[in-house]
Amino acid sequence: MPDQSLTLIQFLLEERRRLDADRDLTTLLHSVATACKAVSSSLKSGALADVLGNLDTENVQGETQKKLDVIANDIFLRRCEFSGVLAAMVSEEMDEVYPIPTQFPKGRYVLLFDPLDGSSNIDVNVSVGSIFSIIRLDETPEEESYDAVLRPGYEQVAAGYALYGPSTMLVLSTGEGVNAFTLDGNIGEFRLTQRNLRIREDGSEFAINASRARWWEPPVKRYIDECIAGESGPRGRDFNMRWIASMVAEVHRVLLRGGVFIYPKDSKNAELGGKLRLFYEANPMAFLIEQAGGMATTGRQRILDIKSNSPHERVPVMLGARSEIQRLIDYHSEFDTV
Ligand code: P6P
Repeated sequence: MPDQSLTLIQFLLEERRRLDADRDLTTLLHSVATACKAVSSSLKSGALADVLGNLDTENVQGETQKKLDVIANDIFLRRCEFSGVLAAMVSEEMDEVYPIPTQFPKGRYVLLFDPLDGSSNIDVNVSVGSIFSIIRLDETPEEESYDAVLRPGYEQVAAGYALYGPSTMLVLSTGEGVNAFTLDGNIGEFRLTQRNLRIREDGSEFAINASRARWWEPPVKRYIDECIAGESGPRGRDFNMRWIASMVAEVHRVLLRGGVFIYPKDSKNAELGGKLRLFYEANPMAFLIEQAGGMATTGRQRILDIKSNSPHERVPVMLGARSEIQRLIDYHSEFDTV
């Protein structure tokens, strides 16, 4: 067990000294962590504070907004906009790029985030999370346009998530491996609890929304059918299925127990490109998974290589243990070359 007395800011300062990292990145990560603590506090009160339930509004995705979706988004904006290091922010809950208010200094970083992912689970008290991705631009852009701030996932300098579960955890990477912190309610600080997470290759869990099986492409169906066939099938071993409908919780399980998480493009969502959003769901999670020794693909392309100037673009996501994801890539390649 790593040195649990190490708080997040001590860890970040240690890492900055060791790697001669950018002081501004440390500032931004500390602001994001503070936002996650504030979101955690809002969630904990639940029904007691009349924060559950839906608003009569929809976000840019056309999804009904939960009260806590808007509360969490506002928390991220307020806790990060004054940091003095941001050029702009991009959120799942906002149609346009969020320009940093003129009263605050600006910087070269772009924060892209899903303030409350899996929020449909809130009203039934199931784990949800916040996801963030950080890009460093060459210089502070003159205009806060999507063309100026959207960059491919391989340019991320940091990414992570907060998981609001039985405990509140912060899992992040600045490109030097993946580390996990647990919120200590006694001191209100995240403390290092798992250092350098690595994805196991012998995991036996697959996560997919099996109710969509009739719409899957053949390579996805082949992979899942073989897992279900288990010991008597081509895989020669049994598997187990999980589906929490909260990407953050699924990815956290993959980081700790291996296996895969799959949300493919299928015949029903093909026009949208899939379900999960590239810039604040797929890219940050792909960054973490690769930093932990795994792989993250659309089935046909490395997620971090995808170039797009559409802020809310959706992509197929298959991520997890390297050998399992490589098998999915091979099945897609075989299918496409038939
Ligand atoms: P479905 C939550 O809305 C989310 O974006 C991810 O967190 C989750 O993995 C997925 O959608 C759940 O999708 O189709 O099962 O509701």
